[in-house]
Amino acid sequence: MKLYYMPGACSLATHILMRESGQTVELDKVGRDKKTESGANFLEINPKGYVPALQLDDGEVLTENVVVHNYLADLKPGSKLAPPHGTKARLRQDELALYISTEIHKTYGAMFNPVMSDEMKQASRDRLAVRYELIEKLLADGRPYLTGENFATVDAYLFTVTRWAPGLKVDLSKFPKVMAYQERVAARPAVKAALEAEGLLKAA
Ligand SMILES: N[C@@H](CCC(=O)N[C@@H](CS)C(=O)NCC(=O)O)C(=O)O
Repeated sequence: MKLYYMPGACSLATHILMRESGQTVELDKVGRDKKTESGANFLEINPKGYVPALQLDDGEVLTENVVVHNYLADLKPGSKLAPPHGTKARLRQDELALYISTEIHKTYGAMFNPVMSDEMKQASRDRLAVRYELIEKLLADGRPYLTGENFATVDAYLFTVTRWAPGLKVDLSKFPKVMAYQERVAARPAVKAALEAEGLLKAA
């Protein structure tokens, strides 16, 4: 399968999950002009124009972070990236995934819009601070990852969007558990490999 990505964008979460679940990673970088590194017109691959887009071996293209992450988890249940369907644990993980998508990712995403005023940017920062309070509380019992002992889809997703905080002047210093969590996730070999492959980290 082939991942269409932009370095450091939300597609990094899919990239991490491909590596965490032992998939062969084939990447094609999408430029601002919507041309891909391999010379394709990205809009013909994903008419929505955004990443991640995951092209399956049968040619079909999957989009939308939460769907793509769940697809990868379900493909390799042994990787324990998500609990089985039909369980309450799965519902709770999906609940968290949608919280990250609609309450955290989307709030950061809007701040990349150059027409957003400074007042609106500050309102987004304030909203994110409220959203991170819940994450800080979740980590308060000492669990290493959002759902407990196992690294899961939601960890790849939250880690990816939280990486944007410094660049957008979102102050996370009030959330020491979130900051320690970021470092813990960043230290995972699959995460380091994904960051290196996207040119975001120099190889050791
Ligand atoms: N609803 C989509 C949103 C994905 C999204 O926001 N992608 C951003 C990068 S994080 C993107 O490709 N932006 C470029 C653009 O919209 O032109 C999802 O959850 O997958």
